Amino acid sequence: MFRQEMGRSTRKKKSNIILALDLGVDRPQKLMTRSLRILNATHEYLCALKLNRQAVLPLGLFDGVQKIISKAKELDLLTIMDAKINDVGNTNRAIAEYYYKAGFDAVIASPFVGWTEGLQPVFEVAQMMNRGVIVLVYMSHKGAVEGYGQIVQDTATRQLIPQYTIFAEKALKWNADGAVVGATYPEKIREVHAVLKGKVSIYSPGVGAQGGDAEAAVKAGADYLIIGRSIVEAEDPAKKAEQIRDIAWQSLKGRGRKIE
Ligand code: 3DU
Repeated sequence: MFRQEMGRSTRKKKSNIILALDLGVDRPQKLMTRSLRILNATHEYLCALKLNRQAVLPLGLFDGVQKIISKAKELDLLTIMDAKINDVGNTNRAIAEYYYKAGFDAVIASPFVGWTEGLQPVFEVAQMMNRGVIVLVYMSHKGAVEGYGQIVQDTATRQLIPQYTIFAEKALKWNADGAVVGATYPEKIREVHAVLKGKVSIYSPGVGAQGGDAEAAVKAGADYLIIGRSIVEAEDPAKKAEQIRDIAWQSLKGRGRKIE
């Protein structure tokens, strides 16, 4: 199962860092060369690789992206597609199936579409293909407050409650493999952690370029840090990856977090 594989990879690599390989807009050939170079340089400090549509659009899923996935697997890294799946169920199922067929170990999906005719088909196909689903709970950017941060009436209990608390509860109920909470909001990580109680891992993007702090995020309860620009745009990506890995790993150990 994906969550156990993440645990295994984390223990083996002594790293809870997931590289977000986002390289901006460039020619496909250059993007491919750079992607492989960065992966080769940084892999020993990582437990997984995350790609998003920024890579799939120029490289193609079954052309370039599959090559990057194969390289990642060779380097013993798990792969996550940050698709933020967010459509009707039938479309969601097809999107997830294509990403899994291309070799991704997990996809990220948006809980705003709900379960029935929303994310249920994604969880079904994930179970069939033995892959993972990670759901968004609170994004890292400022505008996240307009959606994830709204105070809403829970349809089940009629109580007024933050949207992200409901999403954290859904992550538990749906048995998701992970919940995304921005590293830019350690207090939200803490709150979500109190709901998830370690049963669903917290994945935190937003360290560095977006202003989040690795130590604060992990101390608040983040299990994995998703890092893009701080590493890929660094003068020495390997050194930077190692530095962030060391901070995150020490903080995780300090928290006494047992990796499954
Ligand atoms: O800001 P960075 O360059 O470290 O990249 C963060 C990555 O995480 C990037 O791929 C972005 O698409 C993704 N992400 C968030 O930044 C915030 C979220 O809530 C979810 C995913």
